[in-house]
Amino acid sequence: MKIHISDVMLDELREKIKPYLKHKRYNHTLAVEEEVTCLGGVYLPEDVNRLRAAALLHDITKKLDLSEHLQICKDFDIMVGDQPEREEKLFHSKTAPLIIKENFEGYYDDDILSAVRWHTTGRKGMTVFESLVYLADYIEKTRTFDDCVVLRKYFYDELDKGEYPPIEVLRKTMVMSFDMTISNLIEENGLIDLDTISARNSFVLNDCFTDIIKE
Ligand code: DGI
Ligand code: FE
Ligand code: FE
Repeated sequence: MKIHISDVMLDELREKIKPYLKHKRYNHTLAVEEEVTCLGGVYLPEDVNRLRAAALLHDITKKLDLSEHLQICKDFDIMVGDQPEREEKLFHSKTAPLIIKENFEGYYDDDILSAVRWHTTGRKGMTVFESLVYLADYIEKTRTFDDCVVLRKYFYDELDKGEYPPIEVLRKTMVMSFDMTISNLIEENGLIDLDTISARNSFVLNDCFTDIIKE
């Protein structure tokens, strides 16, 4: 079921998330909200407020340290790998939906929870809703990392050119984002999560956007 999120609820949510986020992360969160409003206007105009709620909630557990994440996983019977310290950055997207369910009654539905859950690794067969939150997180305006700036420019240039339908521009941009993330992880000798690889391959194969009918 889709929840109705009013403008007043978004105002309330912006206040309610404040204690959960450090100052810089709060500003990033507001920038993701702004970005997803823009993306939603193009791809899912009827879902803009729900996308905004997902953006506001996406990094809600980012402040927690590894031991706190592991405790939450234990409390909720979530499986953890042998070397959690090597994938520390992935935990906030696993614990966030659990905390949202506990503390943000009335502000979430299944789309919002899954967009939060998959905002870091992505997954096979992502929906447009999930993809927009993922992309907004990557290209929001306060990001200064080269890849983020390059991806932002690529996406909006392609959209402006109009050579491909907007949904194809989104798919190509998602492939590029995963290619960049995977290259960086390889360079850092990091572990690539299998969901990251499945996400990338499913966008390459056009086995994605399962929530809309493609032409
Ligand atoms: O929380 P944010 O910084 O706003 O953004 P995010 O949740 O997308 O996290 C980005 C980080 O996650 C970035 O440092 C790369 C890392 N990451 C993404 N996919 C993988 C990954 N790290 C590992 N180890 N494996 C992955 O597959
Ligand atoms: Fe995140
Ligand atoms: Fe984020």
